[in-house]
Amino acid sequence: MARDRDGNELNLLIQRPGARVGRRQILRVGALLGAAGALEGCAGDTSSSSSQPQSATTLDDRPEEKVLNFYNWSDYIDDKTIPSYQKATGIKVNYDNYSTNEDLLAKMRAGRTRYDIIVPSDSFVPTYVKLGLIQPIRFDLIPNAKNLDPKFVKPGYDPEGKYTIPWQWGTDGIGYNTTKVPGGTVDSWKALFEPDQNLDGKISMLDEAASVIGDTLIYLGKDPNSNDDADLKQVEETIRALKPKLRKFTSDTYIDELAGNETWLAQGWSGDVFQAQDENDKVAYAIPKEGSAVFVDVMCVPKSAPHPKNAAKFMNYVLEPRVAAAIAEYVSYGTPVPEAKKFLPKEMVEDTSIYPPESTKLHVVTLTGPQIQKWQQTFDAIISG
Ligand code: N2P
Repeated sequence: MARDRDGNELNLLIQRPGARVGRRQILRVGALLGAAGALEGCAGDTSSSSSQPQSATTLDDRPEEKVLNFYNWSDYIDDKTIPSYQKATGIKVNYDNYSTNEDLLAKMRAGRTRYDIIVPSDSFVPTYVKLGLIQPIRFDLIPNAKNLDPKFVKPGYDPEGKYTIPWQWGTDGIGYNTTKVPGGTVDSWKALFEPDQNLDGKISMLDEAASVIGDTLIYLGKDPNSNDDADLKQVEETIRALKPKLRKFTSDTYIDELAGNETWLAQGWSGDVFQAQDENDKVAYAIPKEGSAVFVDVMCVPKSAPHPKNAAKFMNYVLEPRVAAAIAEYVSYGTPVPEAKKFLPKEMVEDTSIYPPESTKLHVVTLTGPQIQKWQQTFDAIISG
């Protein structure tokens, strides 16, 4: 069994975590292990002992096997978090990755999985609740919920505060190479949608319907939540016109591509672009002046989770300010734990691209089920045609 330098077991990580530069490689290994079958759907499985939602009066306190199946976005955790949690609790974590909300939702809708924690974005939570795909969280096992910033407590997407604990939050924006864009800087969605010729073939967009359509609506001066046919048609035309200049749509490889100069401009999520910047100091991030989308990615417990109590214990662990700070520092996203900021580098806490001031125009995209479907159809038509 591989161990890190503190003696923690690295059952998921084939190589020793070290320099930040290696982290995505390591997390991909986790994804491959998951894909190999450990966490795949199991429609016929009846072994789950506590898969039903629980009310405060019927809490199931039977012991759980010491396993936690965690399904998270790629490039979204400090490489020490899982080994330290395993060491602290004796719970073995199986870690698996996805890179879009749509993929996650499709997988959860396809049938029961063995995941104990998933991390959809806030805009998708009402759909998970409506479809009965998630269960109330065992808040009785999460005393550290008191550490949450009050703005994440009983939020609009979870008004009774039953189903979600925030993981990280961030913004949509533009990652770019300062040596390749005209004037060395970007401040508008025009840089993406009306790109300089020099950038032909060096641009990527997210492979995520919600971000692509929401941000295109903002560029077009429309309501970022629009579900209007004419607006969506215009979105489709806009992206179709841009497609010949794009290298690809990707939500997970663009960090490496920006860092490695394979792309010079990318629609992206804040922390991801800062991770590229860690490896290439020519990379910068902009929240366009027209405004952008802000998202909170939240931990939820699937209805079919075999280990909901272990899930709660993990949530409690990552709400410890020091643990929350380590994660936020590593992934460069916003932490939902104010006390964690004490343990973050000052320049990070003061970075207005990570913690934008109130004056920044940020939109919350709220998607209903039928809207997710319509946006997805629009996006699929763009990608395939
Ligand atoms: C992590 C991306 C998560 C942000 N790489 C998108 N919700």
